[in-house]
Amino acid sequence: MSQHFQFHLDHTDESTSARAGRWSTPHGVVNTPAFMPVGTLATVKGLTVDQLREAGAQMVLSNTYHLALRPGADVVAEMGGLHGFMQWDGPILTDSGGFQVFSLAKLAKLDDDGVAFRSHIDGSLLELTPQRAIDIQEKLGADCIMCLDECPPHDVPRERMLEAVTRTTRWAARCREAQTRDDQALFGIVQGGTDLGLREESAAGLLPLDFPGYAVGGLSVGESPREMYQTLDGTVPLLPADRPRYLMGVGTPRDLLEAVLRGVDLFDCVMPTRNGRNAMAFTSAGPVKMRNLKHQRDPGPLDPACDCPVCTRYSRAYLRHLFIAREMLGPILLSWHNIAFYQKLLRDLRVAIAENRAEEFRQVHLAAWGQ
Ligand code: PRF
Ligand code: ZN
Repeated sequence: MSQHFQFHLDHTDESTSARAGRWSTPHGVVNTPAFMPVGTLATVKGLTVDQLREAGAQMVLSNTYHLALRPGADVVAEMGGLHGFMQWDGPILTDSGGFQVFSLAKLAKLDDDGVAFRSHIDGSLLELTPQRAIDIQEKLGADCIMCLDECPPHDVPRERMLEAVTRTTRWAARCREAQTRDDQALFGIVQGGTDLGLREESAAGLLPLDFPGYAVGGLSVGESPREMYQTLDGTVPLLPADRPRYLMGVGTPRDLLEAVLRGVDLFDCVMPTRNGRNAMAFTSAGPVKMRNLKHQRDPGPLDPACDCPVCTRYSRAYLRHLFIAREMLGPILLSWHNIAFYQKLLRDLRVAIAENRAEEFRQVHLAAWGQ
């Protein structure tokens, strides 16, 4: 395990908990804090791997649940695993499928063995157990894999949330035992909603399993930003300082800023690509709706502060035209820019951390985004 992965902290900010580091994996180094674009079906929608690289991405995320349904883990394994299949030669992380089952599939059965569900594609009955989640992720061959966990809605009664925490801990132990490869880092996932007592219980159950990294799950599922940040305040310090900390499925640029300042190292979210497909661009001056009439004759770049291939070549007028004419290049170009925007945000944050100006960086950027 340890010969394949190394997490090195270069610097911790003097006035916040923000850290800048380097995580080496079998497929290369990731500078942290880092953002992973989401490639659910072994493709970051609309972008080639070369475009992803040009946008600055170092690591991508993919999904066990979706790939197990289509094309199947065996097909991916035969094609050289995810790296060979999608032709991304950098680090990859796969999510375990737990969260996707709860959010997409029709639940058929949930108990301590695992979860049975009907596929959201063809309605067929499938089962995911801790053992099976690891088997599939070993076939997919990502550098970092996740334990099967249970993520209930944030507002369930405490009793129900406790049950999910207990089950997630038991599943984590089984995932740990099921692992046979030593070239994949298996992360535990802390659950517990916004209840800090439950978060403590979850972390206390996972820490003895000595995972090489820990994720915070169960956030950005409908609670307010304030609640999410307060939960991070109480949860991140429970995790080992010498290992990567990953906040799953988060978030807006502001969410990333707030979480990095609280000590989170790794993120993924569909927001830059999904919003890009819907004509919404993230810029240094806040979000921009590209279908708006005000861009019709605007010769300027989408974001003058961005040096991505989209902002250095195309006008706002052209980008708007693509969306109005329903041309496929519109979603492609905005996805490309949005990924580049997220990557630049984290790159700039890493520099700010190294220079002990994380807090100043937050103030300046929140003001510029209108927050
Ligand atoms: N668990 C897993 N994947 C996830 C989440 C989780 O809680 C979330 C919640 N934001 C996103 N993706 N396994
Ligand atoms: Zn750009």
